[in-house]
Amino acid sequence: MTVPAQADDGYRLWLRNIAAQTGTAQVEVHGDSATLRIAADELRTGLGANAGPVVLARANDPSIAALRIDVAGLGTEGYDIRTTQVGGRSVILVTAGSDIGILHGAYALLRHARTGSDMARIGVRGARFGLRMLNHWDNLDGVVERGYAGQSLWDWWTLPDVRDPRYVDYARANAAIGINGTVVNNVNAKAISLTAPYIAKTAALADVFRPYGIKVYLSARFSAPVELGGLKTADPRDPAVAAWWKAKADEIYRAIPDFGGFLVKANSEGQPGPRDYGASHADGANMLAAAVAPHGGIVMWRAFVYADTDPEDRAKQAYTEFRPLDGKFADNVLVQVKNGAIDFQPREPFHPLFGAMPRTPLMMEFQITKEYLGFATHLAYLGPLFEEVLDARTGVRAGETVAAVVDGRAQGHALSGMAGVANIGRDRDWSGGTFNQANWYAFGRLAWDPTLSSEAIAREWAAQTFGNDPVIVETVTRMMLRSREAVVDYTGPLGLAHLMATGHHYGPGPWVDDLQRPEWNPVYYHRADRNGIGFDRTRTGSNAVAQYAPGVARKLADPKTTPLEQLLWFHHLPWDYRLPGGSTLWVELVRRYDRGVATVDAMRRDWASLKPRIDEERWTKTDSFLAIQAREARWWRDASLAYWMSINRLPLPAGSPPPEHDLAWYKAQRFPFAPGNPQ
Ligand code: BDP
Repeated sequence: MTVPAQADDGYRLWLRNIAAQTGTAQVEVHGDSATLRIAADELRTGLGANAGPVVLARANDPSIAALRIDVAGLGTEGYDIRTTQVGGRSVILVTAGSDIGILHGAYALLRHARTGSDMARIGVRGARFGLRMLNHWDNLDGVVERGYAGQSLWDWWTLPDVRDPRYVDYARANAAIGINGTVVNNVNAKAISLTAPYIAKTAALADVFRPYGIKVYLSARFSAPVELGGLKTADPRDPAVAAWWKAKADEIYRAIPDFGGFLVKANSEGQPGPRDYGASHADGANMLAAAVAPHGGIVMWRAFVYADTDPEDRAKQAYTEFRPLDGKFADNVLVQVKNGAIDFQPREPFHPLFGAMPRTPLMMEFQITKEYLGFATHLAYLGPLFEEVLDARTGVRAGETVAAVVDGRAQGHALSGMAGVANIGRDRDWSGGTFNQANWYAFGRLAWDPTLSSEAIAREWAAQTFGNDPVIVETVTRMMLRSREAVVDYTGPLGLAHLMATGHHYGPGPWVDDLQRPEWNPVYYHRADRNGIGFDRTRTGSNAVAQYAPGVARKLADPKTTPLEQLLWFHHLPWDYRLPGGSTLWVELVRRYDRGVATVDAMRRDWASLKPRIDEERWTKTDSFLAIQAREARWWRDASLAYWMSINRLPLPAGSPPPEHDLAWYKAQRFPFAPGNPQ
């Protein structure tokens, strides 16, 4: 039996060094820069003495120019790693067209060493998406909206003077997985982030991140010209407004010469925006884009809009609003689209905008923090969710996947990107639990290479996080791969979604029907009545299916050809509707709730079997979390079934236990201090 790993508080993430036992590696660096020094230091301390020697050099460095390594196809951040002769000896050469490329190569080399994989297989790698971005929903008072890992990492109060060493470790962890940008403040932005003192604070962060190849971006509040500039309007067509933003951009670039640009949530959930003045989203985005363009900046304009006055199916609204704007955005604008048309649910069909705006670079937005998947305590590995969306076929062009739309090459877009709403906070283990780190990790790896499988990513994460013991890697990978589907099963099987409690979104609330706006209520989404359940999005209903390409729409219009996983997202069906396997909808629904609960129990057993192999601190925390998850999976299942049965009056299938409490009990639960909920 392997000796359990040493005490570990999870701080080191995927950067746990194996060199301590084996001495340091020989690393020779050609050239000098802060970035190259970081790469060399990481390798010296991170690689064992058995690896190497390693040479780091740009492809055009005289020492290796004779090798004529072609880095043209690697982009500005890709790398080439090979075993070759340099200066008469056999070395591992890490080369690239830039120092940042070399740094990414160094981290790739470390990853291979830590996972025990074959160095010869590293080869040549370029990033598929240009912008690989974390979105921090961090407020200036330190509260992280939908954050479950403690306070914000950014200590705005002591910045810019105090450069907490954690900022460096944050940059290291991100660079190691290929992240190259970070939006440091919440999309529900305050204008104060754009004032001089706060620009200086952000500039300090930018200084720390720069050698790691990470740029900073800010969420911009659209009404800032009114709030800060004293203007009467923020109308993007008003020249004074445009001039205010231009001057503001100039001011930011004076402090942060490589500032990335702005992220904007406009006219969504109460945020100000161009629609307040009758201008379009393109008008707003382009005005900001013009302000940052002279400096090489970009604007990421979110498509997450749904209006409080619009009775149209919420799932249709972003498409309705944005698709007519295709081709109207400036060259340095990306439209950032959530993976699904509603809101980061445990499962959603891909957003119909992907493929529908060929003349606009569309940036993918995933949520890494688990607002709708059990917060920090439920184990839900999101690799399969990300993969499912990226691999989905748009049906617009033959074989076109969502990943291909996002990478934009077919359309000749210069910009491409993927954003993830971060799950990072000041908790010692960064993400509020070891397995949550895997979601940050998987996001970065897929943003670099969306062709990686979620399984391969789980394996390499497990090996780096817990060590290379094959029993650990197998068991942990098995747990991870089942985990997201388990959450779908116990919270919203067969395409149900948005059934959580109000505000904090913690726990079940499918009965909620009294909120001000219809689309805030879970009953709006499931539409259950005595006869059936589900949202009819076919022609007899909202016809949201028509927003997909014809081939996809045709399949989704018929319950028989709709994937079971999305059935009730698109169809309202009788409780006794017969599914392909022969069982009724009701029986299958219950079976899935039960399966979700059983899977969590199996995950607990798997974890228990690893006790002798994993350090106590991390083992115990995850074990307690799994106990919470097991209890809450039952709670979700029982509360949901109690509610469905109050509507359909059907008995539970044989062998399925009755809910522990009656419906009134579930409805009476209150959670006033649930974390992550902005007040
Ligand atoms: C919702 C969150 C809310 C965010 C919003 C967004 O509940 O806190 O502000 O998404 O993405 O899911 O803007």
